Parts: sequence; C-alpha cells; structure tokens
Amino acid sequence: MSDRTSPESDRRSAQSSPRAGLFVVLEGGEGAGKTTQLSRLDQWLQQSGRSVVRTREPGGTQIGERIRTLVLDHGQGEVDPRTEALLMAAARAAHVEQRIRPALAQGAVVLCDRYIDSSLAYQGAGRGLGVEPVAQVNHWATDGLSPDLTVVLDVIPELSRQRRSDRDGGSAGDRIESAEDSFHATLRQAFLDRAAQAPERYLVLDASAPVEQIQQLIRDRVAAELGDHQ
Ligand code: Z5A
Repeated sequence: MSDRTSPESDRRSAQSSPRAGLFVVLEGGEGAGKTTQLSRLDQWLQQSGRSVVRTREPGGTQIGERIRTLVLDHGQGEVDPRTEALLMAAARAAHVEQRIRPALAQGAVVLCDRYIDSSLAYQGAGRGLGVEPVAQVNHWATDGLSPDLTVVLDVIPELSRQRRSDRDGGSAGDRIESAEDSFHATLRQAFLDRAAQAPERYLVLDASAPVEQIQQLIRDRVAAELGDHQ
C-alpha cells in the first residue's frame, strides 16, 4: 500500500478537508439512553435555528436500512461475525457517502445513533474479531471520516439488562443473564478504551444519571463545539 493511501495519510487528508457542519455520535450499550438523548438534542438544536440531520446505524439510507433488517432480524438466521462486520461497514460506507458527508458539507449538525465505535465494540471486542482489523475495514469504508464529538453513555451491564427487561416486559434466566452481563462488560470496556485513546474528541457520561442532567452536559459540550466551528 503506498503512503498516499495508507490509513494515516487518509486520516490526515479526510480530517483536514473543509467541513462546515458538526458530526456528533452517541455510543454506548443497549438501553444506555442514546435515543432519548438524541431526540432532545435534536429538538434543542432545531429550536436554536440549526439545520440538523438525525440518523442511525446500521441504517440511515435505503440500502443501510435493508442491511439493518438482514443483520438484526433474527428470523434471517445466524450471521457469522465477519459477515456481520462487513455488512455493518457496507451500510456505513453508504451512509457516509450518501448522507453524512453531504449534510456536513451543507453545514448541518449530524446526530448519529452509533458509528464505528459500535463495530469496534460489538464485532471487534464482543464477537472476537479484534479491534484493529475491524478499525481498518471501517477506515476504508468511511474514507477516514471521524466524528467531531462522540458521546459515550456509559452503562453498567446490570442497568442495561434492567432497562432491556423493562422494555421487553420480562427477564431472562440467571445463566443467560450472567453470560449477557459478561458480553456487555466487554462492550462497555471497549467503548471506554476508545474514549481514553482520544479524550479530546469524547465525552463520557454516566448513563444512570437523570435524563435532564445528562442532556444538559451534552448540550454544553455541543454548544462549545459549535462555537469552535464558527
Ligand atoms: N450494532 C453492531 O453490532 N455493530 C455496529 O457497527 C452497529 C450496531 C452500528 C442496534 O440496535 C444493534 O446493532 C445493537 C448494536 C448493533 N445491538 N444490539 N443488540 P438498536 O440501535 O436498535 O438498539 P440500541 O442502540 O441498543 O438502542 P436501545 O436498546 O433502544 O437503547 P438506547 O437508544 O440507548 O436507549 P433508549 O431507548 O433511549 O432508552 C432505553 C430505556 O431507558 C427507555 O425506556 C428510556 O426511557 C430509559 N432511559 C433512558 N435514559 C434514562 C435515564 N437517564 N434514566 C432512566 N431511564 C432512562
């Protein structure tokens, strides 16, 4: 691979290209509160006159939503980890090309529910593919597009399980719960590791805090980022 197309040179060129908008991602385990926080943030930004594109992964485009159904609908049969990782990356490539980059070029604030860090956590760490190979595939798929800010809603496995159980109206047995808890502990650590590697681009918040308190901290940080972008 020549230096011009190396991940490092891609990263430099993608990050130095002009970007009028702001790219904000929410990450975290299931039930962390991403949807709850994104919808409040979206409302607040729109009320303050910002152009906002709110989207999610996998999904956000026609092809991405079809991939979402393929991967997340258990009725479609078992998906092996590599296939899952590649499908997530394919959905993301379409998302970046068709929606995220165009919106950023027009000056919008892009609010995205999950992005590359979810692949690193779920497929890289959780499904055992390794963080580095999954990062490389995703770097290529997105041509090096990184968020300006990633908010990690840090949720402990027990709370994640409790919220999922409340949502689904029941609870799993002890053996399944503890297997799930250890999987979620792995995911949690993967999100925290990513944040620790680039603390200036992350905001890690305790997902067990009250909704409005979390929202205020996110707004404060997004306002600061928007100020820096003017
Ligand atoms: N996945 C992957 O493997 N690889 C990838 O690259 C990507 C994704 C992009 C997407 O699921 C699945 O795809 C996900 C990862 C995988 N895996 N699974 N399984 P999704 O997007 O459909 O689901 P999710 O992201 O896990 O969302 P969720 O479970 O719906 O959680 P959430 O959006 O973070 O939480 P919420 O819906 O806002 O809140 C959950 C409940 O908690 C709800 O009742 C709220 O009222 C309540 N809540 C929220 N915040 C609070 C606070 N602060 N206090 C009290 N109660 C609260």
